[in-house]
Amino acid sequence: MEYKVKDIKLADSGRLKIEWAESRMPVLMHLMEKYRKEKPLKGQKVAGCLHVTKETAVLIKTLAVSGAEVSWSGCNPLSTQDDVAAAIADEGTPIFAWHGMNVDEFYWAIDATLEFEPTLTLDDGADLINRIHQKRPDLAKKVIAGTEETTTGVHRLRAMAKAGELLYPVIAVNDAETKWDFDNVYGTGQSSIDGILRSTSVLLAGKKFVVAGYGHCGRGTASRARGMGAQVIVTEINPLQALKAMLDGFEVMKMDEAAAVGDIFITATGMKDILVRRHFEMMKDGAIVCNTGHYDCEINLNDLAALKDEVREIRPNNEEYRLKNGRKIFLLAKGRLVNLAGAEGHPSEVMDMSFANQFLALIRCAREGRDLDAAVHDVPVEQDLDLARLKLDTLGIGIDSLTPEQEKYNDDYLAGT
Ligand code: XFA
Repeated sequence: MEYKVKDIKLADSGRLKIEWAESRMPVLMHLMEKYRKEKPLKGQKVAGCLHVTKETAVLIKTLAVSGAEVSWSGCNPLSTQDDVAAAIADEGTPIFAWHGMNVDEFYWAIDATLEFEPTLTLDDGADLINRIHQKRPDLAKKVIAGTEETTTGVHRLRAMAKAGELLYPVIAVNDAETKWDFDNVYGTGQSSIDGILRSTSVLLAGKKFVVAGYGHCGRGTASRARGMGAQVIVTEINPLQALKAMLDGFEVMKMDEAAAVGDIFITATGMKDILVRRHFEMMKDGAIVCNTGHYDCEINLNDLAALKDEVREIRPNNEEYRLKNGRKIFLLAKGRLVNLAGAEGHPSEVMDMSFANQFLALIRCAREGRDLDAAVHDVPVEQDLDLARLKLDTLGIGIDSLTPEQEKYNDDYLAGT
């Protein structure tokens, strides 16, 4: 058995975390039982390059139980949970990942997972697929198909396909509604509030809580903040989104106005320079600013630094900027994703949906991959419906269905005229 992790003795601690995740991931657990006998992935070798977390461990187990041979690397040097990696290795899956690995080690780890010559690949960010295309194109012939977890990865793959360079079909798991919608609204919504609370312990009730951007992440965050009793203000650049925010019951205004009244600011736009010098200058004493958007450029840190007299870390992930105007601004997680730095990212229940999508997409790759062309493919809408239904089933929630008469009414274009 081959693996490289920080310390195999951490396995027991990792196993506890994985057990906890299993108890929160009913859909994957259901699929594991469903396919335990049939083994739809028998004979397949799955190379995965995905955050090594307790949730990923449950996905790996589901793949293994379904008959796949698996080899794993992390897709981000800072997201690996070392005890989880140790438990995965200890359970018999080759895994090459540890927290804080450098760039060379990162690619070494991906290469190590390619040694067994995979038939299926699973990516988050397309690094594994890129590595195959750039360094080991000989292996592409053996790969039936692959899957991709994120927006960024899907974007890269579509560009490759457009340039005619993609060597095998890939299913864009990200674009399934049961993936991105649940991640962004419910995952980011809750974990962002969680990150703010862990790094501040403020009372949200009664606070003026400013959300920049009313995309799915902004909508999730705004709705959870309201649920805690905050008075939520939304800022937008898109009139349609702004109107939706207003009709959803939020106050909508320009950031130039919100900056002067807000107690807590969170950016969720994907754009740079959402909070800049003139906003910091207007902010009330004690204002809290953080970001849950894609990058750490939404809050202009250079502008904030230029206004400061002094800065000190007042508690973990919380820096107090004492400004020259005498006021204080508290910056959380250095402007990086507050839901990751200050909390634990998406809850397991949300990852359950993403990873069940990954799993079903890989089964489809094994079954139909040879018939798909070397392009980026969507998850079929039936998979979304099946998964949503499964999640409800596992929660013991039944829903209505149409009677044959209602179906007929649905299809009858003359009815009602
Ligand atoms: C860490 C994830 C990234 C961890 C890992 C360890 C710990 C906490 C870094 C990640 C992603 Cl970049 O997970 C969380 Cl101790 N996730 C996904 C995730 N989020 N992503 C919030 O939780 C989605 C995303 C992000 C950040 C999309 C686009 C850009 C940035 C992997 C994961 N999370 C569940 C962890 N539950 C404990 O498995």
